Amino acid sequence: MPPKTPLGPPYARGAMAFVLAGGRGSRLRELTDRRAKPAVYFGGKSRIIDFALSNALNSGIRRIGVATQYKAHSLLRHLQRGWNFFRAERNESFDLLPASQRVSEGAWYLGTADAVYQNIDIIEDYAPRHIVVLAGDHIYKMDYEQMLAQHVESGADVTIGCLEVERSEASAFGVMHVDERDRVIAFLEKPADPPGMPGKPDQALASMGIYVFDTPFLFELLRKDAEDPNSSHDFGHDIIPQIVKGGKAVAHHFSRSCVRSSSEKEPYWRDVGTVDAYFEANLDLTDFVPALDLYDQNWPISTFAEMVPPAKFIHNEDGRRGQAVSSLVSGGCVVSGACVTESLLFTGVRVNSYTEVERAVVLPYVDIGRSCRLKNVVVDRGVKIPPKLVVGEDPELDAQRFRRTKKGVCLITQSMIDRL
Ligand code: ADQ
Ligand code: ADP
Repeated sequence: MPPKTPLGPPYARGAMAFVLAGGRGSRLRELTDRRAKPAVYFGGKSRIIDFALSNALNSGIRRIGVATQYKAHSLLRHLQRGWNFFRAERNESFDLLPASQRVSEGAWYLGTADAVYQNIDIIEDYAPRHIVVLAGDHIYKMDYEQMLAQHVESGADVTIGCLEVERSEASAFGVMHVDERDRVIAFLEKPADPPGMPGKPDQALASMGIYVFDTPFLFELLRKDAEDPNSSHDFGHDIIPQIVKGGKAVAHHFSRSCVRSSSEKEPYWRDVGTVDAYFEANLDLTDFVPALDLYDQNWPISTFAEMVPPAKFIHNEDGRRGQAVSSLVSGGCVVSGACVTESLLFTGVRVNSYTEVERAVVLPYVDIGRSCRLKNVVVDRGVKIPPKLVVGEDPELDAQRFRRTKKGVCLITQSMIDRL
């Protein structure tokens, strides 16, 4: 028999986090050609999924399952290396749940609800009192204990994490209406013309894709949904609208549980789903006072960190200084006789002499040759940039050679370099 989960607070100790990490994230273009969006690097040394997992850990949740599907190898490798410290003898667990392992052989997860359904027997074994369903692809700091507490106090069937977004951007979200007690009275999944909020016509109340359920209630619903031939087996399309119609769905406002250090002015949440959004969210970290504080020791973002020597900045043979200003530089980097400004250098990056790098997101083990000028770029892992390459000065040439976004950011991969 599994140990009984506690009934009172802290609720996180009796809960299980189920992280959905199977989506492709195709708007990140070549960054997700070989890895799922949750495995994409972010912030100098982490991956996107580390934020949801760290939130769970910091909230006190000690049972976590991660459902993977699309291009899962890089993600699974990262999770095995960085997140394998849970101890069964302390009632902790960390399960990697790739599709096609369970229920029917060979079946992929049809939708997000099916990803939970196919793992019901594994979850039941742990007997969690609550399930916290999370998306593995957002950047934010949130204390799920607050959301669990609201869920218990309100007696909701489901509690949905939500935040206000620009109405013009709300078509990408589940959009809801709530009454004065935050009960959800209408839910539209990705509406073409999203409704505004009462008194705030330009804002919409969007679902964060985060849900808290009592475990037995969720499983009963999922079992019924699995039998329904008209269902797409998705939380946003099927499960949540059904509860809003026939049960009690309550909204939990992100502002109630977002974790902020003293330097963070606004609640911070980003879906870094496009190359531009990804670039901007990374570069924001180079601000003097960044909107997202990664240095808050009360809410550390855990990750897999390679054993590498410290970052090194050296003069070259002509005495030219290697330097980085307004930049985040990870371990194992060597900046030699080159100038790096407003950039992020992930682990093991080399920047060679006479090169200038400005506003760049440089993923691990990139080697930038001598006398390059790179501006407004994202460079994929392991790319070898040949000497004298100039990017960010001729928009037409850049667009022919690289993936150039509307906002003028160039994504550079090795195959693009090989074609030069
Ligand atoms: P989307 O993010 O568009 O909307 P979806 O593509 O289903 O919904 O992705 C949700 C999460 O599940 C992502 O983390 C993704 O990686 C993962 N995922 C997708 N398909 C999966 C599968 N088959 N197996 C396992 N994991 C899978 C959802 C909600 C909206 C809400 C937004 C907030 O449906 O209502 O507004 O999230 O971003
Ligand atoms: P990560 O995403 O962890 O940084 P890589 O970018 O090196 O890792 O690789 C991403 C995924 O693509 C991994 O699953 C890796 O095994 C695979 N991979 C790496 N290089 C190649 C290649 N040349 N051809 C096919 N697959 C590759």
